[in-house]
Amino acid sequence: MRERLEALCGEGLAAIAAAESRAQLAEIESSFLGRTGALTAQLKGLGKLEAAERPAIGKLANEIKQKLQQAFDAVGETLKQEELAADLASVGVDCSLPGPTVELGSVHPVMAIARELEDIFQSMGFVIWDGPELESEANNFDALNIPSDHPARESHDTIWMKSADEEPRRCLRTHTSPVQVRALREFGAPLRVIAPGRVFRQEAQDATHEHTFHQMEGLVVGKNIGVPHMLHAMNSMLEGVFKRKLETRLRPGFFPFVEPGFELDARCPFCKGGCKVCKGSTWIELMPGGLVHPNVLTAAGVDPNEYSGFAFGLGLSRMAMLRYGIHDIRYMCSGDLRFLKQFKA
Ligand code: FA5
Repeated sequence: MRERLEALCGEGLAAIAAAESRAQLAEIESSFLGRTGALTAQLKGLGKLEAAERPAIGKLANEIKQKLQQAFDAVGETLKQEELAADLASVGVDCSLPGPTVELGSVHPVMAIARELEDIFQSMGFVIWDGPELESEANNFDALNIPSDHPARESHDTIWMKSADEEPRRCLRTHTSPVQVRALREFGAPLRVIAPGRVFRQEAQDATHEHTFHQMEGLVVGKNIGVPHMLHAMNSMLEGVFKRKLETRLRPGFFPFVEPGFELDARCPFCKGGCKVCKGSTWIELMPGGLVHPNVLTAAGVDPNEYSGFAFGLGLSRMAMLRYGIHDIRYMCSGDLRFLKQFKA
């Protein structure tokens, strides 16, 4: 039986090597290893051998079976590749040509500055929170102490949904400040939160004004929080962005949701005696902010007798312009690849 098995092995390997197609190979496989195949028949006959002979012959039979199987697999794979290449060649596909190039995207400058600021604020213990771009009139205006006759609510400033007659009215949020209210209702006090996002205004466009732009809201509420805390946070943020200390100043500013309200300016990081960016003044208007109005805390369910806080609304798009020397805000949402490609990460 040993001779028969070895002969079968030789015949099998020769037949496999001579196979010209996968169909032919399948036939050969079946004739050796199939249910009625030659090798299968030998394996079935093992039981009839003398007990002393059985282990050695059984081992040999299994080794031959394995050897043939490996040869079938290897030749099968080669034939498959050859058949595939022949198929592709018949329809005119040349696999050796380079594939289409996949263009790598880039990080939008507004996203880049937002990530940088998120890292800085997170290192100061702020959490990042988000609100919807389609906002209720109540959150965008009422809860922020903005009177019902305030001109900002007019349709020449705010983009209202068509169903504006329906109650409750909804608009595209005009600022990220409604997230102050949402975050306070969600987490209560004490709280440190920033909320970057897109905002929309009915606005004539020019080099520094867009109808769609980005802001980053900041809110800190706790016990005995005051203006020095706000200044410290702003100065730390600026130092993080510009990698050095910048002088800052506060000017009075009015927003119904803060009292007192400020405009924060920073000494121009690009010059010493005046340049195009600071329009010769050496100061750059950076962001509005102030101490959270007690009515806002109350509207969000926080007791103003127990807690106080500060809030600010950073113009992210303008911050990105400052950071990357972009002279026209209208590039930001233009989708112009020539502009975007300059910010490859
Ligand atoms: C507000 O939107 C207030 N919600 C900010 C605030 C938050 C004040 C918390 C107090 C406390 P303002 O309309 O000034 O404020 O906008 C804030 C910033 O957004 C501006 O300083 C400016 O950087 C940017 N900004 C305003 N309008 C535009 C515009 N049309 N295009 C691009 N950036 C703008």
